Amino acid sequence: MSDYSNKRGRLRPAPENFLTAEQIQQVQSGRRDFLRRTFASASAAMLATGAANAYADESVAKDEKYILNKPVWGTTLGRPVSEPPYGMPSKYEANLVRRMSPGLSAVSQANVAFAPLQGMFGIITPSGLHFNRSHQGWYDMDPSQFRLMVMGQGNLVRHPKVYSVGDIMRMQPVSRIHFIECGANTAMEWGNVSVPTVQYTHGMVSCSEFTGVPLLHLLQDCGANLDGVRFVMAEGADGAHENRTIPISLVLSGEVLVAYGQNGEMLRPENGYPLRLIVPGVEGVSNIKYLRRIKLGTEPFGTKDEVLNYVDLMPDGKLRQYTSLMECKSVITSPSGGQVLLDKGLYNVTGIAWSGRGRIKRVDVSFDGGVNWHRARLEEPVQNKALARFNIPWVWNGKSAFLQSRAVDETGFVQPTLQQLVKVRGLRSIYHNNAIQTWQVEETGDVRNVELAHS
Ligand SMILES: Nc1nc2c(c(=O)[nH]1)N[C@H]1C(S)=C(S)[C@@H](COP(=O)(O)O)O[C@H]1N2
Ligand SMILES: [Mo]
Repeated sequence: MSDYSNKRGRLRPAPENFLTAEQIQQVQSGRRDFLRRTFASASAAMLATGAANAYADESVAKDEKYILNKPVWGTTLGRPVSEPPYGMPSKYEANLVRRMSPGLSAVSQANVAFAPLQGMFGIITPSGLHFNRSHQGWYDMDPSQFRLMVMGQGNLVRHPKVYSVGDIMRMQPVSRIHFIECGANTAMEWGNVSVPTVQYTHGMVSCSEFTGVPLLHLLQDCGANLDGVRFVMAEGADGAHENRTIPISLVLSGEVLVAYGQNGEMLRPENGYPLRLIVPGVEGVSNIKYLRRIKLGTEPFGTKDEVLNYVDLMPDGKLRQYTSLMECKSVITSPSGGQVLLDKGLYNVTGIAWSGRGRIKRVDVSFDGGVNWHRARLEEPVQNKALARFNIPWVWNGKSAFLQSRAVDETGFVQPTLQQLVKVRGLRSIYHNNAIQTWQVEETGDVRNVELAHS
């Protein structure tokens, strides 16, 4: 593909604190094997084995051996069904775990664990793999000691109340599937910095079925003056005391939940046990974990998490505030950076798409850096403000290829290229990067995070 040149050379330089000096030297001298060791995931290994079996003759003999000889599991008694009481993944999947990004400073590293998107299927994030962003660590709070207060400025709330977890669980619940994405997801792709895998570029998005009570019910229960209130402030019980302003319109729609359930069981402690706010489509930070207080008001509250943090520095030097909606976005999760294709042939290209504005309508995939687009198949049913899964078959011919995905949501919003985004937003932002991601499949089969400079 001579039409394309990688703006930053063949390999985008990694931030100095991401790779060790020795590793950088290995990359520059063409030794890529350390990347395989560091980032190859279980699913990459499976991709590779599948392809190899389909194309190598020796595999026939191997297949016969495995089919004709009964291994130990076909001739002995299995383990007791009661063990372990709480099930765990196969030991062969031990590499598929949340990870902290070595590309971040020590303080930031300790505050976020990224979800391994490269090895996940469908749209539900297993609770043990949900990303974890905790500004001051997470806690396992005693639910019997936990309380949620609902109150308001002036006489906005006639009967302020303090609820126990049990009080909330006695109300009529709803269960809905929603994504949570940190506003800082994909932040390191703004500048001349690249991280090698989709776990670090996009691993601050996850999706669960949440069970809880619409916040609207609690406000009605407290006799809130819903005509007078314009904003709601939500606050966490942890040391970070995360707090955010939420417009009342979102609450009145019935979408905002006070949740206790996640994927059929209680919330995990990392994700806000025993109570968290779910604000569908709005950036992660508004989804207050360990929810201890709801306060109603008539003005935005101007909290630390919307005045000092989570603001966007625009090209004209102004700070953009209260940009909480997560715009339409998608990414190919496999093949993706750090994985290796061992042979030519058929692959399933798969990924996720989502939009804070509603449902995903369409995802197109390009294998030539955005020249030609092919409509991918969306897994049904496509849910509101949830991840959508797309799949599309692709035959790799062994030449360099540039894989991209572009999502369109039900409002017609089209995911922008990085160039389009930078034109409006400049390069000094941290949050809200929803640009199209490019993975280069090199002739060696190595997949890399690259950025295309279109002529
Ligand atoms: N109480 C509290 N709520 C919080 C946070 C926190 O540190 N404390 N982090 C916020 C941020 S920045 C994000 S992105 C999401 C992350 O949710 P998760 O850890 O369940 O993935 O929770 C939000 N709610
Ligand atoms: Mo976040």
